[in-house]
This record gives sequence, structure tokens and C-alpha cells, in this order.
Amino acid sequence: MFKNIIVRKPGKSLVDGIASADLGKPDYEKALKQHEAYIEALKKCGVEVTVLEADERYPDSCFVEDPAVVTKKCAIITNPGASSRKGEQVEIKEVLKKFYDEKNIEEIKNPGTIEGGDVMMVGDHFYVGLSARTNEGGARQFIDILKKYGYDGTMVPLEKVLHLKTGLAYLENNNLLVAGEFVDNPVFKDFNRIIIDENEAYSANCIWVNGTVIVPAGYEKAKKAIEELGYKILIVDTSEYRKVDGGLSCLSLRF
Ligand code: CIR
Repeated sequence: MFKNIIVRKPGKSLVDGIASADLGKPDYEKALKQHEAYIEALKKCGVEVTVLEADERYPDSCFVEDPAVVTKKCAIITNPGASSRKGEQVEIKEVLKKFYDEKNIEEIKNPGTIEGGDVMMVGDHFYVGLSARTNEGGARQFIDILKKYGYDGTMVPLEKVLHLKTGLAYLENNNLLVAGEFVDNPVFKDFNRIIIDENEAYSANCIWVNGTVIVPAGYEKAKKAIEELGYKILIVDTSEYRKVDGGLSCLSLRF
């Protein structure tokens, strides 16, 4: 169960966030409203939500999942691979000092890079995507830190998507949403895999919060499949975040 969730409001500079798809620029006012609805949904899941003020210096800083990975026993400050995101980790570290003893705050160092979107937690085991943002050195440092705390990790090379969790979401109880390049990956064969339709691939990025699954608006097949697993569902529109490759998991740190 999660007790705490940290989010950061989007800044006006969100329009300059890194974007790989040609979906246009996010509408800032709409993004703010969607962010408020996201916070409301999280609160319904019985967590304490800490809302950080926008940081205009970093266009992608509302995607707080990337500069840190938070676990029950430690927080690992990452080292973002994207140059415009370098520095976000310094800010999030200060915030995490309120939640963790400093001795349990670890850091990934150069030349290792890793972003939290590449990390999927499944109990005490962490899957770490090797992507354009996360290199092998970063993943190795990350797994070595996990081992100190009794956790372990597996590296998963990615070919097409931005982050590991762009195409995967663990919903607890062995249920795993899988899309695109992960569908046939033997690493995930022992999960109860719920295959997300190619034309709904974005909806593979859902989040489980204390028994409820938050699903992006507009993906009916995914919603139905998750409902059939017996979860309570909350829908949040993330259309403006999608324009800069962001989704539900990217917008929070859950611990
Ligand atoms: C970026 O490219 O870094 C942002 N525009 C999107 C980050 C999405 N984060 C995530 O998947 N964890």
C-alpha cells in the first residue's frame, strides 16, 4: 500500500517539454486542470499527496517519476539521461529528505544515467529498462544499491519506446499490462499479461494505487480489460501530457 504521493505542478514551460510525437504543444491551462483532476483521483485512493510548486527552469519537471525512485526502504536519486532534465534530481532530493533518513537516500553517479520511468517495481524485484535515457552503467549502479537493501533487479533492453513503463504497468496480484515490444518478451512470461491493443498503446501506462487503477481517458478496451480483473477504476484525462510523451505514472512518485 502507498501512503505518500509526490507530484509537481506543470509550469508554463511544459510547452517546451521534450516531445517525440507530432501531437502539437500542450495547452497549459488544460494541463493544469488535468493535473488537478489527477490529484483528486490520487486523494480518493487514500494517500497523502504532496504538491510541489512548478519549476519553470525544467519544462519536464512535472514528470517527477524520472528524477528519483522511491521504495519502502530507500530513495534512489537518479541521473537523468536527457540534458534538459539534468538538475531536476537536485530539487527532488531536497524534497525526499522530508520523507527518508539521509543515510537511506542514494544517488546514481556519472557516467551512469537512469530515469525513474525505466524502473518498474514488482514487490522486492525491480525491472530496469535500458533505453536512450538509462545506460548499463546507471542500471548496474541502481541494482547494486537495491541489493544493499535486500532488493534485486533485472535489466530489460528497450528498442522502441521512451521508457520501460511507457509499455508496461504492474497492477499487483501478478497482473501486468503489456504493450508493443514487450508483448513477446520472455522476461515477462510468468505474469498474468493483459495485452494492450496496438491502437491503445498509450494506455499501458496506468497506475495501481491501493487497489484502484487509474486509467487514461479514451481507451475503452484497456478500461474494460482492467475492470474485468476486478479493480476499481478512476479515469483521468492526460491528453496534454501525452503531447510531451508523459502519462499517469510519470506524474507522481508513489511510496
Ligand atoms: C521526457 O521526454 O523526458 C518527457 N517529455 C516525458 C517524460 C515521461 N516520463 C516517464 O515516462 N516516466
